Amino acid sequence: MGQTPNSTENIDKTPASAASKKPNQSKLFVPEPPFRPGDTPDYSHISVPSNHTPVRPDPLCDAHDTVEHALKLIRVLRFNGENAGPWKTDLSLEKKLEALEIMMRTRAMDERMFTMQRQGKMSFYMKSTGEEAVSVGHALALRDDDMTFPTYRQQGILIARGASMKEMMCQVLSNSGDPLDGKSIPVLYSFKKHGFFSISGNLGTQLIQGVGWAMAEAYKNTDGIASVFTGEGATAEGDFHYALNFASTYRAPCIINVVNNQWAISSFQGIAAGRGETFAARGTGYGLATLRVDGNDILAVYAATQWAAERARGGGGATVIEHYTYRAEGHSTSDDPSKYRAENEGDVWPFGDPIQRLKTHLIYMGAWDDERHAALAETLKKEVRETFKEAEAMGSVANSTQLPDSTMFEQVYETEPSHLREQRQMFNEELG
Ligand SMILES: Cc1ncc(C[n+]2csc(CCOP(=O)(O)OP(=O)(O)O)c2C)c(N)n1
Repeated sequence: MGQTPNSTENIDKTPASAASKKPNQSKLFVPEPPFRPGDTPDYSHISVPSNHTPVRPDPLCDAHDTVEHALKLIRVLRFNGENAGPWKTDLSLEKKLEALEIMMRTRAMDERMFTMQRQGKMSFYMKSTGEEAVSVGHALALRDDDMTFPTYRQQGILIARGASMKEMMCQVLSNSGDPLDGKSIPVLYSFKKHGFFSISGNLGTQLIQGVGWAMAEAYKNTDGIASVFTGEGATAEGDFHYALNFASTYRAPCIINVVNNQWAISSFQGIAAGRGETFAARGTGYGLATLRVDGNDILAVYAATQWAAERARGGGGATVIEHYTYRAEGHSTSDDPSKYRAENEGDVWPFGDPIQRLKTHLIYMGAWDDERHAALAETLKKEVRETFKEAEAMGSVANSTQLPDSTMFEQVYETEPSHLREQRQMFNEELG
């Protein structure tokens, strides 16, 4: 085969003979990541395709026409900055500059919030560093009224849809400006007005909910679609399989995005993948269209999303997209990745950094330069710092949240039942 599948890094190469001492004696096989702390990571086993990106079929093609797309990798941005191949996008220069700014704004916010968590202003935070192209590229290719069912690592969708950063920060600070009244832990946002479904701490639950939403859109004969996200780790949840089954059976107009960032906290992707297959390939078995895309290439993410959205809106049903990327930083502020993976893995990740990749492209086009880039980074840093100050003035865990405690009794039911009313009254008498 002239075109090597790019999934070889997923494939365990332990010979079957090495796995058993005697014939017929089974041995439990526990997959191990390629590198551990102290190792020098070397990703030369990952093939980085340049000129053998799979063709772009008609979005209403038979799902079987995308079987090879689940094993290869759609890429558009070349490392020299060129925009090339069959998935080359027609995104305007203006939109590309906007995409760069949104990714940079997302990163600037993540940086600030991480630091502020370290200073005790809030209890918890999760960054999306290295994965900004997935959420931003995806959001830019959807309609703003398409419903998204994110995980806790797609804050880029909110930034792309123009959500108020101050409101997001207030949610993280659980203060009087928190649209969720301090009821949810930091970063589990809910923004109905931006088509951003309430994030739940229970992994995978949004998968079936998103497919159900899409089924409702189809039932109502609208042309709205749903886009649902999961990390690769959470594909091991049963909900992932229920979602694919329902999406396939009822041809639900949705996009099922698997963000394969290689790690689920300290578990490497092989623990959720089993042996040998890509995550996109799971869709094939359910008869779904499948695409596997370079998740650090925002133009590729955009092109794949556009394709899947057109398929869903045109009655072709769901597409599974695996976004192949790398979680550049810790899982959360409660995590220390140096305990389980090689220190500089992210630096040598062969697909680079999504912001850097788009920057290189814009410079290649003669539309950008290092000075403008540095100036924009500085402006965004300042904007984020000032927005945080405004948000913090509305309270923080370090100070007072300025949020009445009795809000905890609200919104449990649509109308307050008598036992909650009694509890609220007791609470107010004793503590309020
Ligand atoms: C049902 C359930 N099981 C376990 C957890 C604890 N947990 C939170 S995040 C996480 C890892 C998820 O990894 P992945 O799906 O790869 O997403 P990533 O964090 O890499 O974006 C785990 C195990 C949980 N929140 N819910």
